[in-house]
Amino acid sequence: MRFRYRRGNKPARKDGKPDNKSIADLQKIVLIGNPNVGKSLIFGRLTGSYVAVSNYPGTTVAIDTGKCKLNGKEYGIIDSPGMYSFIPITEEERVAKQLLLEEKPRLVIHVIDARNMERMLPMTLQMIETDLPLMLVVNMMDEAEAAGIKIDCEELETTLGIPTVPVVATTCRGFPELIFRMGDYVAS
Ligand SMILES: Nc1nc2c(ncn2[C@@H]2O[C@H](COP(=O)(O)OP(=O)(O)OP(=O)(O)O)[C@@H](O)[C@H]2O)c(=O)[nH]1
Ligand SMILES: [Mg+2]
Repeated sequence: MRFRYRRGNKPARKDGKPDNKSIADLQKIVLIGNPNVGKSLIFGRLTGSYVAVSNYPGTTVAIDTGKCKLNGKEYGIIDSPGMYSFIPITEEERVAKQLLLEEKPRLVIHVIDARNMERMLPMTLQMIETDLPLMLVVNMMDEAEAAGIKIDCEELETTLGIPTVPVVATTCRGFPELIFRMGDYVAS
């Protein structure tokens, strides 16, 4: 999974701006998280069919961008490459970190795998410390339930102090709540 990003399929613009002008003009929502947690599936569910692929400026890492409407207003959504921590090793991780620090997103959605919470929550804490406008999406709740793992997302939300939404991206379970909470966040 880690190395399946499309490489080199479109040259980056010389001025360093994303290829799709209209998305470039919108406030951004960035999906971030470990590899293989369901970021791209959630991105697809939120954006529908319109997606542009372009290389992140100055790199060979391809980034998917799309649009979604929250409360009648359009936002640009960026599907970032998977990253394991805030200390980047691969080019993909470096791009993911750059997206967070340089794109000044209106909202960052940290997607984690409900089966591996302990391994993934440290990155949530790192991002809370950096003051990013953060929301937590606990994906793969179906798999966690099948494995007998119980997760109290309301308690997690209280503990972390950020909106926390359980979802199943394959079936869209929890998506009405996710979209509602996203809209609430960006409107605040
Ligand atoms: N059972 C189950 N499978 C899921 C869920 N969400 C995603 N998947 C599956 O998990 C796999 C990885 O999903 P992706 O959306 O490609 O994950 P990603 O985070 O974009 O992965 P990278 O781009 O490699 O970082 C796919 O086979 C999805 O179908 C879920 O809620 N439940
Ligand atoms: Mg992906």
